Amino acid sequence: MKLYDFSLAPGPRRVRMFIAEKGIEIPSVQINTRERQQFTDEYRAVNPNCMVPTLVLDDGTSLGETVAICRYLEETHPEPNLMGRDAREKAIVEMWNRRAELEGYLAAVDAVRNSAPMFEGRGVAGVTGGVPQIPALAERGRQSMGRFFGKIDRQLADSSHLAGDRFSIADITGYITIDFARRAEIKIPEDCANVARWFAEVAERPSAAA
Ligand SMILES: N[C@@H](CCC(=O)N[C@@H](CS)C(=O)NCC(=O)O)C(=O)O
Repeated sequence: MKLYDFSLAPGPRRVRMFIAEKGIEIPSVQINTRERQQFTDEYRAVNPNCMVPTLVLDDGTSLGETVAICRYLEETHPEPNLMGRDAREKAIVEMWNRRAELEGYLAAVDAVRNSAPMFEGRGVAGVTGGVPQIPALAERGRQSMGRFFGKIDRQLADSSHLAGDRFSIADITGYITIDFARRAEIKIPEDCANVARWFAEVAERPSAAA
């Protein structure tokens, strides 16, 4: 297997953290998206979406979506379990992972990509240019992040982790989302003490340094 990674991007970091939690060693190659290496012919042949991460399996199969990569690794390396054990728990983990991704991560991406100077003209990932930044989308991303913080704070009042009482892929997505949102100066609101407690705990895990 080979992981196409970029150490400074949040998407691949989700996979790296998942891999670290599993205790797996996977050789990796850096695709520096700041230097536009995702658009080379060589990388397009690996992932025509021109995004990282991509996991290429030993038979040549290319998996170019974060959750698909995690699903593959969960099936091939079941312990420690990160995506749920039975039908009920799998559904709950998926529910919170999707919320973290759709309501948190994508909001943070909107806030960062539509405001950071490095993404000028590249408001959408995987597109070479001609996509202007839209300040209103950055603002909407910030507002959505505010709602996301409130939602997970209520959840974390009743459970130690996002999808219940043990660590899962949903915590990885939520943690990396909040860390990434700092690039748009979005911080955990002071009234979200449960989020602050949980975030600090996840940050202590060795995998958070992956
Ligand atoms: N749906 C993809 C999205 C991956 C993604 O957005 N990757 C970003 C880095 S975090 C990327 O490759 N960006 C390339 C670009 O900016 O052109 C996934 O979840 O894996």
